[in-house]
Amino acid sequence: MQVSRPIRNILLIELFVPILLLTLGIYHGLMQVIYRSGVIQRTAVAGLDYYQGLTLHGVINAIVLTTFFAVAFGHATMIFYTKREPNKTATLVSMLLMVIGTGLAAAAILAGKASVLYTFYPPLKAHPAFYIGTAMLIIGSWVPYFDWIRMYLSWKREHPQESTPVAVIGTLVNFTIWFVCTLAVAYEVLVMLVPWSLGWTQEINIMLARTLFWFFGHALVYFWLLPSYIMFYTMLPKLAGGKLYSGNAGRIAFFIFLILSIPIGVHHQFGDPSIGRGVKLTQSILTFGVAIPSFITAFTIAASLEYAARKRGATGLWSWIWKLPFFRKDVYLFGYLINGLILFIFGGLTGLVNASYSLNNVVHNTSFIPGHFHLTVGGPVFLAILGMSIYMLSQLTGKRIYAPVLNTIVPYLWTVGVLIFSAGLMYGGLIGEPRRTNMGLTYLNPSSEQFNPYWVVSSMLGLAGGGIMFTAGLLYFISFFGTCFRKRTAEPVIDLPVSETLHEERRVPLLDSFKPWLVIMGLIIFLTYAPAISDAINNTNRKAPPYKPTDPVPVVRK
Ligand code: HAS
Repeated sequence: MQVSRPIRNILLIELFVPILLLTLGIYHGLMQVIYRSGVIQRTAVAGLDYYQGLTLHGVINAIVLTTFFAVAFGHATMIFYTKREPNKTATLVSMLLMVIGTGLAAAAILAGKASVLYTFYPPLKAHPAFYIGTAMLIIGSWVPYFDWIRMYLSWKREHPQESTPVAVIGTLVNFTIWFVCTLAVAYEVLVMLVPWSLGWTQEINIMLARTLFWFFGHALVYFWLLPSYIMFYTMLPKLAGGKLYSGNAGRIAFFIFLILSIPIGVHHQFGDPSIGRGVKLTQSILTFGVAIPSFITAFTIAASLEYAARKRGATGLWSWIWKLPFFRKDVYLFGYLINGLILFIFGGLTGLVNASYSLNNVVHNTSFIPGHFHLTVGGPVFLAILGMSIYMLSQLTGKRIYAPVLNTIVPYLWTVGVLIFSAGLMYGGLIGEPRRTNMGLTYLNPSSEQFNPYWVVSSMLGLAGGGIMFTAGLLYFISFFGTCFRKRTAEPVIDLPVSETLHEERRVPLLDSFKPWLVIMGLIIFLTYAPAISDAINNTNRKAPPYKPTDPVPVVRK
């Protein structure tokens, strides 16, 4: 369908800005593996030091790229399925807030004033511009959510008897999770971190800050994931040449995410002493619950793919897999999505390892964790973002994709890279290799007393995998930016692939209404987080003064 010019231009900015910044993010991904493997033994290269680069890598790849994309893709799905346009002023204000906020945060990091990593845990302290910029990015991403609710209600009034499309449920569920979880981090940033960073308050409750961060932080990973799930359910079966096995399975999966994405953040704090055992046990059990919608998705999508392959004439128990359109340039999006799913099998299994309280003690704060999250956020999430960004770019500009062969092989190359990289990191983690450490200075520097030969193989695997991932990133940039500079050959449109469902499904009122799920969501969050926050406040004896990452002495002494 056609989209008005102002909305089209805003969507293109929301796709272009983060992919441009991603060049920096990916560059520092490569630098990470180089530092960590001991190939260089320095604190800084080209004016960017290790923690500054790691902050850029995390903030750009995990916060900026994902948030901009979720907003742009949310606009596309809401416009396409409700056949309505968002409010132009609101869309413009949202984009400006996100771009200016990102600029502020990036400037603080590049100036070396915010090397606090993407989790910005106090007592590491950043320049106020970093916190204010991050808050503006988040507030900018709230604006379209309220506009989409208006679009949905207006569509619903005209189609009272129709089931709400899976993509619309997915988008609204995702942004409801996002809105609720970001309230906690907004409190952390605006009430705790900004006054502390401006010097108005001297000390900070670290446990409370971490607890508020993780209230947001694990729901954040599902905010990254759900746009990919929308693509798996509504597009992948069609791209494979088949139909979706069940639309209601998708609806159930999204509603379970709505109630379980937030009340599990304490699984990042199993080692935090202030939080009681009861809270940890409850949230650990609920974490296993949040894997259920992913298992539902695994079976539904595998069945849809098998149907597609058999429709193409496949036979045999497993050989049907080879009938899928793996390397076809005309359905390159299939390659991005299927590779993401394959990586997620391993990402999901390692998540279940992390979720178990006793196993978590073995892997927490080791390189096993980045091994896990490159198979998740660096797997289904990142690949779906890359594939859909170039797809939307091509449609919204009416330009054909530049170097389509490169674009088709990117997801396969990336997947090979991530598998090697994550295998190295997870193996290293199991033998104690730490995360977030410039190992070239010590553990992987043969002239250091702390040199540890056991971590040579694992970090070399990380280096090899990281090099392949970097190459895949470069090929993608050639295709993406090359497309920007081509001549227009078609009318700009938004036309998303739509999977029909295999069976005629009747409308189930419970799966077509947000209210009951919102009530359950509120109740579970209250029951799990009231004791967690109370523990964080009451079991913390002393608040902490600020520190710089480079110095073990507090910046402010009492
Ligand atoms: Fe996680 C830490 C537990 C999912 C991201 N996670 C992280 C961190 C990140 C992250 C960034 O319980 C580090 C944060 C930090 O900086 O400290 N995670 C889980 C669990 C899941 C999970 C239980 N994580 C994700 C997703 C992420 C993500 C998704 C990003 C998008 N994670 C943890 C825990 C920690 C953690 C602890 C804290 C560790 C610590 O100590 O610090 C579950 O949601 C996973 C469920 C998924 C599945 C997989 C289903 C498989 C599918 C594929 C099917 C394939 C098909 C293809 C159909 C059960 C859907 C077939 C192929 C053909 C060819 C036909």
